[in-house]
Amino acid sequence: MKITDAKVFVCSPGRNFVTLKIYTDQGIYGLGDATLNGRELAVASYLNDHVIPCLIGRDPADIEDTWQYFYRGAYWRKGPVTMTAISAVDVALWDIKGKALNTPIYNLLGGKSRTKITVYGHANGRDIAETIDAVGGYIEQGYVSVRAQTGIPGIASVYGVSKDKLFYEPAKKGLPPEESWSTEKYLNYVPKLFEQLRVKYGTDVNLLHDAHHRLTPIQAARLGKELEPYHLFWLEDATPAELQEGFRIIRQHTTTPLAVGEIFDTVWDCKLLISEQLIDYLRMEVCRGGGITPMKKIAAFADMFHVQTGCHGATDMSPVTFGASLHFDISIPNFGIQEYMRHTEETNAVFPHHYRFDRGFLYPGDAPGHGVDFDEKLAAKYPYERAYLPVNRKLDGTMWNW
Ligand code: GCO
Ligand code: MG
Repeated sequence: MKITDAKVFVCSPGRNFVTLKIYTDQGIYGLGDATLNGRELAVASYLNDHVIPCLIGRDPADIEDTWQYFYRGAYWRKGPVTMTAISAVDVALWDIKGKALNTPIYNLLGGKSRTKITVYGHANGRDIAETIDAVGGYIEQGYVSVRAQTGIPGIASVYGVSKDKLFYEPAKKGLPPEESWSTEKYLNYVPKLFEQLRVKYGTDVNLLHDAHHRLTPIQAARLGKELEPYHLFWLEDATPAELQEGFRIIRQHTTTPLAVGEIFDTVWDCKLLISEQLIDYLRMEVCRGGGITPMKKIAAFADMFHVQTGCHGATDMSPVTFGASLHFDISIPNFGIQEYMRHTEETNAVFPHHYRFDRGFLYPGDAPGHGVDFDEKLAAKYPYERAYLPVNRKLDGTMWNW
């Protein structure tokens, strides 16, 4: 089999997505997701200008060799643009292999290690009372795991809080919106949310929380310690992880489980975090971590150090990533949990898929490949619209992490 062509589609059915389609001489095609939120066109150009010319004529069966070709061969390794592009190629090639062998990707990864994928939903509200109600809504829908994010009195807009209760879409059309931040107000308010959630819903529900990279290690340690009585499933992105050693400080002080990694793109972003057992859940996923090929290796490495996976699954992962992630999730031994932020109806119509959600669980389906398709005609009705994630300032105007 030979790769004859590849095309990049940029569309905006509800939000922007970049999709790679690889064609073969046997009529089989594969799909990969190349969406990098707020920097979509950079990946589209990387693929069109630098990757696709080298793909034509290659045998799509040689996935590992193709991965090494684009990783080592670029000379300039790592980085979100490069690794998102390589991820899209890798996932599309696994899709082709599954279709060529008429089997779902999970069969090629060693088969199923479980029957269904536990997901967590996103509850949020403008204050503690609203957030408590929102968590109740998810429990009623059958979720066993819920992430809870609350607005903070005195801060105009906070990460994770939206008007819509099922969708959370932080990227906004136009130029980057500005949000504001006070670590002091946040640290004083959030523990009360989890105290009240445990009083109201007891201990059966898994509760998660995302601090979204805003705390220093010692502040994160304080939060983890104060949340200990409420037994969180995880505290996510407690501190930025460019400095992996920073997690040593958090770990010294708290038993609250830690999750990190949605912005990592290679194992080098988490080698120390994993090997020193500084985290419990790794948030990397197949569309940022370089595809299924390296993610299988990273998961095996993490397993040796008791680290489980918790793949990022926000709306900026297209359904193609969801399809591929679910095959990865169901096959690896150390799966922990999968994030599931729902897509809009428009998005789902552009990406018809075989995976399905039922009362707190996702099922990958048994279609050959990853089981997600792309409706090009419909996609053409939704042209790209420039959109950015917000930026963040402290109350005195200092730029801070969003
Ligand atoms: C999460 C994430 C997202 C990110 C988004 C950025 O935990 O799902 O933090 O909300 O902010 O994916 O593109
Ligand atoms: Mg997050």
